Amino acid sequence: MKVSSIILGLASLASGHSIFQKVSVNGVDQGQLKGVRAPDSDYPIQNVNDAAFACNKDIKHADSTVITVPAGAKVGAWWGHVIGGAQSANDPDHPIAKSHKGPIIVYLAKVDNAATAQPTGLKWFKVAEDGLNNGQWAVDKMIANQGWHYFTMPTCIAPGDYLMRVELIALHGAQVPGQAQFYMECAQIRITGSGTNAGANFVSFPGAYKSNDPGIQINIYDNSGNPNGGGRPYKIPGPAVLTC
Ligand SMILES: [Cu+2]
Repeated sequence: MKVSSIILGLASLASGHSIFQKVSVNGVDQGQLKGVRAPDSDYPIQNVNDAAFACNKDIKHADSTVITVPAGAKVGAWWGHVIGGAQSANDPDHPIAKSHKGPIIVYLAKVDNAATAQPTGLKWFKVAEDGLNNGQWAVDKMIANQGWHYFTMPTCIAPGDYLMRVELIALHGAQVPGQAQFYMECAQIRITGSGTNAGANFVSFPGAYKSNDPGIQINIYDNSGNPNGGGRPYKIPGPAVLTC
């Protein structure tokens, strides 16, 4: 217990945060900050009721790009320590500090015009999620993929404009109430195809999460202080993923 307390203490000192700032579609890189609304700050939001919980705050990078995403496409979301990626040569906290274990979750909200849509008051539905599998977190895979997190856009989603909210939750300090770290940005996308599903299990941001949800207030360490979930199942927060 003593050892793990020390490890926890060190982990929570780390400030190797992260920003989602680039999209790929079926392997094609859409360009740095193209169609992604991002702040300059890499700091997380920790209050699940923060007014900016949908698409983050102090957005400094935004353009009019709307990224075409065929339903069924393999989509990549790229994370970097700071805007542009590494903060310095051999930055150990790029794409994110290794301590920052947790899930990565993707939501969509239907909008009229993705380039101009306001992020508040939208109805979000979950299209993908990755949590903990055999001791490996979604964040571990993202780090192994040099910042890329991949998921499949469901084949049945109806064509049109959407905001795509990609969220990473860092749980290294989450055994303490209010210390889970939420990282999110929104991308502007246009789904194409012949799908007819307009979403299900809608939630609001803020509103979808409670600070004491089992996937948000949680001790991810085993008895030796390893952040592998301790063999306990991990319940990803939010609603069920859309099924086609
Ligand atoms: Cu951090």
